[in-house]
Amino acid sequence: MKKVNISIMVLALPFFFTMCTEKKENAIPVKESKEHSHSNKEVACGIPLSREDSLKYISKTVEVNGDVKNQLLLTVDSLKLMKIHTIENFTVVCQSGANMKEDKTCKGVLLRDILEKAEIIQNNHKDRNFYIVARASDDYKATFSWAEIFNNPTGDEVFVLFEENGEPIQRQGEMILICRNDIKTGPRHVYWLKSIEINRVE
Ligand SMILES: Nc1nc2c(c(=O)[nH]1)N[C@H]1C(S)=C(S)[C@@H](COP(=O)(O)O)O[C@H]1N2
Ligand SMILES: [Mo]
Repeated sequence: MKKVNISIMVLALPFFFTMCTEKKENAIPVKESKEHSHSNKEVACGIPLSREDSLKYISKTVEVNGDVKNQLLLTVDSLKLMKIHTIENFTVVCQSGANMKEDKTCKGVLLRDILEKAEIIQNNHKDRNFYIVARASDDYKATFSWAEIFNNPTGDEVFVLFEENGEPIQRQGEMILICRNDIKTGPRHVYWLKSIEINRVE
């Protein structure tokens, strides 16, 4: 029985390798399969989720919470009322180097504008050690610092997207957080975004 399992794995390896190196347009969200998702095993590229499976992760709201004066509940419609930016030719590159997705054009709002609306609670001007966690419904997360967003050019490159190539975001919907100037854009490309948490470093 064990022998059979090993030979299946060996046979499947070239298949997964091809998937990782292939250039994908309108890529399907890839993720480790459910039964492996809690293991610490590092995978460069996962198994594509079925349409049905990805549907249950889609989040229609993004909660902005933590050390803020105004907790927010963002939706695509509320983002559309803010200052909208158009981003051209955005490519998602995995840490492995594989191109995962290419957007000709997408639309979104600056994370900085969202944080300014929420108003981080700062006790004085030296109170600026905060970390910001962008979390997805599958608990995937990316972290930013206060200085990156408010005192560094990176602040002009972090967006919450609500539209890709003229269409609402579907399988990875409804909002995706990106950082356009990261070297590998995959790690801080958070799809199924569900919360933005602001925490003071204690
Ligand atoms: N919610 C969520 N976002 C995620 C991931 C994930 O597993 N869940 N994987 C990340 C990784 S490792 C990469 S390389 C890119 C892959 O982008 P793609 O799914 O569009 O191919 O998304 C990132 N964002
Ligand atoms: Mo990745």
